[in-house]
Amino acid sequence: MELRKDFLWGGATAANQYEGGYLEGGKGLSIADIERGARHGMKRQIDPDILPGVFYPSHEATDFYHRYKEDIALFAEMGFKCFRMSIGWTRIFPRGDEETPNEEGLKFYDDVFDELLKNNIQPVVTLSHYETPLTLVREYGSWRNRKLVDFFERYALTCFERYKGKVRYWMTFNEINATMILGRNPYHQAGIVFEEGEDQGKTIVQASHHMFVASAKAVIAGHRIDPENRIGCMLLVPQAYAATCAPEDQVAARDKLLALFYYGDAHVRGYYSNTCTAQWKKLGAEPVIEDGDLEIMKAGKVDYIGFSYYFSSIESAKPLEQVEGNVIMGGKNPYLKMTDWGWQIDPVGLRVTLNMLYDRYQVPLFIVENGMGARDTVEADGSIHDPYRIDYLRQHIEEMIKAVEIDDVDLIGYTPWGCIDVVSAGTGEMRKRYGFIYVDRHDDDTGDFSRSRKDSFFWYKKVIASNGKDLSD
Ligand code: BGP
Repeated sequence: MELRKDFLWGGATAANQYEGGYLEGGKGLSIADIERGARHGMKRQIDPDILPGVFYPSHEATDFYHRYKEDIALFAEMGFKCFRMSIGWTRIFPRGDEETPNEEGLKFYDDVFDELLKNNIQPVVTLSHYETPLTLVREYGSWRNRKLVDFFERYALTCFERYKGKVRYWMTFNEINATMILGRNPYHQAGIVFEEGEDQGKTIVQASHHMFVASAKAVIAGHRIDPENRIGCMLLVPQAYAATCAPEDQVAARDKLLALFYYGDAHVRGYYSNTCTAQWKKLGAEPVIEDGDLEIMKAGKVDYIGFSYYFSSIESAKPLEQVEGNVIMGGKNPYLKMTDWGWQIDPVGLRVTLNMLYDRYQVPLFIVENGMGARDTVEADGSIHDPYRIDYLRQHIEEMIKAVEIDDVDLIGYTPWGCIDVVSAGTGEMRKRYGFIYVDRHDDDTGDFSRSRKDSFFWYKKVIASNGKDLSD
């Protein structure tokens, strides 16, 4: 199989890390607005609100809100076929529980989509990318409360109706399986703040159940409103290998992937598989399932899987030296190099992942995040040389193409993360950059937000123009 002729090359962002304008246009606060990166998330659970005198890079972020025309022109110059972004839920429903949406917020995205389409770029839209309305967390207890299903359904419906004919590719919840990865993630993903002594496993399966029903209802409504809509889930893949050939290590590697399959099965198969029920036993908790929920999950199966892939780790039944990764840590692999932030670089793991997901689910896949966070240096003449980024992406694209051409995996597109510099989700920093486009914005609140093209910008432009055939410098 060849890479599709209409392969969706592009780039990915999220509103809370890119837009800024966090109080403009009638927008309400989301959980991201009071966080300074997920690593501060745990602390945020006890902080009352935005801390006075503290700098939150995400509040202005890299200012897509005011500069979208300039940025979209740069994406068009690179030849983007698509652009992944999220709609800030609190731009549309500032509290989350209103009956009617905020027209100014709706209009903003109308303008953005029109500008993209004018430039022949297809929007790919995530409905909830770590941006649950803060009011829903504070007044309703977030996703542990069944009411959020209705609030999300209303929000999704509003978007499908308003942007009918403009947006075709949607995703419901970003990296939804992060909800089951404990630590800072239940808050960062799903706005869950645990109470003292709360049964955390029970809360997680219940909140996840509500999200499955909400996602399925959105899929059903989205298909009804426009049969052209393609609505996916979005999963984080913490690819894992057995540390040795000891069979117990193979079991440990599979265990690492269980949360991924839990959410994949519910979304794609549309039912709670044995993988899911086994997790319930492990957690000692089952969700309360209302009449009709299972039918909704079945009728609202997703059309494709969007996923993020950044790294892999090794797992063992015995303790291993741990290294950082996207959202979740893992064992250090002596065969792999690491990024400056300690994430192990494993291009072959992307091919392994594409095969693993396609074997299991047999629905089209979409790589909606991949990339390498790195520090960039601006030279005296204004140029930015980022051969490390080009190497990382080239090697991953090579493996992606093998998965399509050799293994016949059905792949819709590829949108590397942070195609323009954005604020890091994990650390809240600006200096961790992923972009082809540099933004003059820094962690000490300096910078004029001006944009410049990195070397990778020109390289990626060639890659897109040749549909992945020319990966040379
Ligand atoms: C994923 C998120 C993104 C993004 C990316 C890179 O988990 O979906 O929002 O930020 O990881 O992570 P970081 O920003 O921590 O480097």
